[in-house]
Amino acid sequence: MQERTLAIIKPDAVGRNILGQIITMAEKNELSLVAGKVLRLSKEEAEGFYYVHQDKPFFESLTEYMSEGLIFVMVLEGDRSIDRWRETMGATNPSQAEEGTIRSRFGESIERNAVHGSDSRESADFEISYFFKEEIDTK
Ligand code: 3AN
Repeated sequence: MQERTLAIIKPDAVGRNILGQIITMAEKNELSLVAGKVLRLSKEEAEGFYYVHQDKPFFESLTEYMSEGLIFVMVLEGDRSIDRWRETMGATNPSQAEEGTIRSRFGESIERNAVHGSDSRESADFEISYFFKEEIDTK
């Protein structure tokens, strides 16, 4: 089942020049880049993106971090891409992430964990439209 997911390479990873290595890991797992851009979120934009976490104790710190530097947002397409990108990323906490995953290799902490991926069809639709207003046509 072909589907799309929204992936973000977070400020810690972009700042360390490991963007290319992370995109390569997606491509090696047969996840194709169909849209992508570098941008810097304002604090308000980070809050809007993470509104589902607004009541969590880490919300303030998470949205500060996500707006501290450049990020790379991309749409990945492939068979079961939502689950497969989450498998490629590894567990939220890098110390619990399986060996060979992005977070195990590059994550610095549970917050500064290098990458984001949508967790459901509904969140993928919301997150893709949050960053890419025009429809992405790959036909
Ligand atoms: P995931 O990104 O693995 O789906 P979520 O959606 O539970 O994880 O959390 C969103 C982001 O919030 C994480 N990527 C991480 O940066 C941060 N986060 C999650 N849990 C914690 C925590 N306990 N302490 C600090 N930051 C956290």
